[in-house]
Amino acid sequence: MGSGFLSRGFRGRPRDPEEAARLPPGQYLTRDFPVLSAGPTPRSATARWDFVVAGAAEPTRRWTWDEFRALPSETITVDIHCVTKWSKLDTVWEGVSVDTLLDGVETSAQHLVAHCDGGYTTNVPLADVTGGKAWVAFAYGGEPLDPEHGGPARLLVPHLYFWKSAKWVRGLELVDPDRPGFWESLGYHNYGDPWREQRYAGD
Ligand SMILES: Nc1nc2c(c(=O)[nH]1)N[C@H]1C(S)=C(S)[C@@H](COP(=O)(O)O)O[C@H]1N2
Ligand SMILES: [Mo]
Repeated sequence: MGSGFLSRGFRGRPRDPEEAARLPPGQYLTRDFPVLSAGPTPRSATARWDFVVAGAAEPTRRWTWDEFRALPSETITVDIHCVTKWSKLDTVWEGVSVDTLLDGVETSAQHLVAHCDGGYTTNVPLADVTGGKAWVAFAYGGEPLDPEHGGPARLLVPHLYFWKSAKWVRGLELVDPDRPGFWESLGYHNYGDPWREQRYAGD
């Protein structure tokens, strides 16, 4: 999507039935980690970084980088699926569960919009980022997250197409009603379930 550069390399078919069963319809396997960004990579110094939970949230929350990194985190091993049709199996991340970030926050909203450095947004139902389904990830493959892949921190919502995994994420805005984000306003599917091949609005 966007001006993304898709590196040449392994474009694989599943090696065995177990891998095949993990590949959503229309996807192929890659061992590279393609970079797909709609604009330039923002460089955000962690000294000035903060993360906020706001909107229809009571109370609102804010963490500095050090406070965020002091929150309990976990290692997450998941398959990821980009709407441009690559999938990558068993990616290993470290991050803070969105459950932890929303702990103690009262809301009547059922949706949220993730906000990023650079202005990118994406919307997700609250139910899709709670219950151990989403993280704010700060490491990939045991290393701090590369800026190109969203460092210092990105949203990770692996069960939806990867455009929902907002890079350089800085906050979650609880919204009611739902409000489409960047790609969702440009004709991509509002929800983006790779298993139902929800690539575009109307799919
Ligand atoms: N802030 C921001 N987040 C973003 C994007 C973007 O352009 N800006 N692109 C999305 C898309 S379309 C995809 S497929 C993934 C790509 O992540 P990657 O570059 O780490 O592979 O990031 C998503 N998150
Ligand atoms: Mo994408």
